[in-house]
Amino acid sequence: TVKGVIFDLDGVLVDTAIFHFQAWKQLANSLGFDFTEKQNEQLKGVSRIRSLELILAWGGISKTAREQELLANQKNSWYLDLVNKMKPGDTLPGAIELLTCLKENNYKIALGSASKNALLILERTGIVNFFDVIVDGNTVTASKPAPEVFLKGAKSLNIDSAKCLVLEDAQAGIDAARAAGMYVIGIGKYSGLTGANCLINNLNELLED
Ligand code: B16
Ligand code: MG
Repeated sequence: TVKGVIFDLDGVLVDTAIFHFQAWKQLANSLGFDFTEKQNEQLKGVSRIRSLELILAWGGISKTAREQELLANQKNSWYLDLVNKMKPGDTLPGAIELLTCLKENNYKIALGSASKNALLILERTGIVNFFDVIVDGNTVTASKPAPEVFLKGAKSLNIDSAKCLVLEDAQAGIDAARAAGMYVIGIGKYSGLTGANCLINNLNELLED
């Protein structure tokens, strides 16, 4: 039986993918090429620096490690301008209701995100207090699809991997959860996700019964 639930952040609890898209697009345009929503889909769950590498490759541009660091910082500052406008309740449908229900039923709750901005986003949207444990891009060295982020979550919750449920919207995240030996629910029925134990469209579907 499930004792702990590990949430991905972007695409599961909050809709920050649109902010990532806007900031990456601004960066790509400043370098003289375009960046599409379809390309943005491929960056879900992918770390900031790996995302930049992919975007530069799509634009046919090569940059030194130092230049890449500056570009990643520039993108992040544009991204943070958007995140800083978020308010309590700027969460995806069903998120607060599900977190509340899990808390009331004594499940342990962790965050397992690739984002280095995770804590800020949880604070701004007013849901940080639901979390017993936060594992994010600052704590993890091997990013998704490596299982590290979820294994660290389970360990910090002091719960066996096999008793953890992961909620994920990205293929890299589903692969990471499976590699960690966890049960995984994929968010996005028509996004072509594979390998999840089941797929739902949004968190409200978990609250219906
Ligand atoms: P940051 P998640 C991921 O969040 C996003 O899906 C991905 O698009 C982003 O590049 C990554 O976080 C890193 O974010 O630049 O804030 O460190 O889905 O793992 O919660
Ligand atoms: Mg995600």
